[in-house]
Amino acid sequence: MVQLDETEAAFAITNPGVGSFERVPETPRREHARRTTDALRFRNRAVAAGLWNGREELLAGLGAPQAWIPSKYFYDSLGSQLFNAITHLPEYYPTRTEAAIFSRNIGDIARVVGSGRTMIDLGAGNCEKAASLFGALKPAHYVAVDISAEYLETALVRLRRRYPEISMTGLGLDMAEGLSLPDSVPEAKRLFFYPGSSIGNFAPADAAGFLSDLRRQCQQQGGLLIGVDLVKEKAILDAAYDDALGLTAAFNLNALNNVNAVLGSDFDVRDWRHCGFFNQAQSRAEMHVETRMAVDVRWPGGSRLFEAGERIHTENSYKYSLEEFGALLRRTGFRNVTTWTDQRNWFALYYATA
Ligand code: AVJ
Repeated sequence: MVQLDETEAAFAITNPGVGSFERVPETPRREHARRTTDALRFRNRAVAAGLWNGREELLAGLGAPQAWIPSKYFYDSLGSQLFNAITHLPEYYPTRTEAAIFSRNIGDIARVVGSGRTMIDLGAGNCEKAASLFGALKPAHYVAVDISAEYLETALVRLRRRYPEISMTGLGLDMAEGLSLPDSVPEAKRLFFYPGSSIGNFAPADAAGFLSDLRRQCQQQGGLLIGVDLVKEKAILDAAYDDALGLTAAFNLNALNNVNAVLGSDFDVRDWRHCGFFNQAQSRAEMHVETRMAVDVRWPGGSRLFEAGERIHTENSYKYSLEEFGALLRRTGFRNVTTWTDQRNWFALYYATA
């Protein structure tokens, strides 16, 4: 008999009627094991491909005149936990503002979105946002996608126990590589769920490409529920990306440790400081790491000397106006755009159909 551990099981397509794996008789259990293996292979291929391309991309970024590191390097397990901690900071308003928009309008949102859908959670993290909507939206299937595969697995194992009636799939992949869903994800009634303004990490032209791609993956009754951070006073944005406790600094600098793990480089976090601020001209929050002194960084097959005060660009987080993002949705083929915001107009939630 094939032994399945809980973590592997989370990556299978679970059968809603079945309950826990322990109670499944031997033959269906083998069937589950096979499907689990398929799901895991899919995941491993995706992650391996992501890291392989990532390595190339990393070398290109570190070698560029203005050095950069892709933002996905924030999200190893520690990085995902640091981000979660950031969402509790007084300065980091997006998460709680978005949550308030959801709770104030949940009846309206549920009516517009409807139930029984296949909810595809893009950048699911700890899956808590989606889970908080399960009661109102009653999805039939839940597909969680995140680059932080281990962190996602842990979250899904817990979620499966809490919601045995919803079938669940986990996919550890890099969405920047294009979103390819396995055949097991139903095509009809897809609800792409992209909260938290993660769309802001794409430059506007790439955001348009990504949204068009999502729209193409919507068949009958498909739609998108997306959270977007809005342009506001610079001081508010500066504080949100450079908090007093230094959690954002730790989150930013941790990318260097993740790069060391992937590339075998020898970045020493102590040689670098955090920079986070709002760039008004480009309508984006930016993060960089800046050297405290001249540092020589080495990795297998290469090295680079960074001068004192030289920066590596680690993130852009674009901010939109309410109208601008609505227009972007329509331009990428979405229709029936509905919007909810908070009283200060700091954050917006959009639902649009394909
Ligand atoms: C997860 C990309 C939405 O841009 O605000 C938090 C990441 N960066 N603090 C954001 C982040 C600095 C966050 N997103």
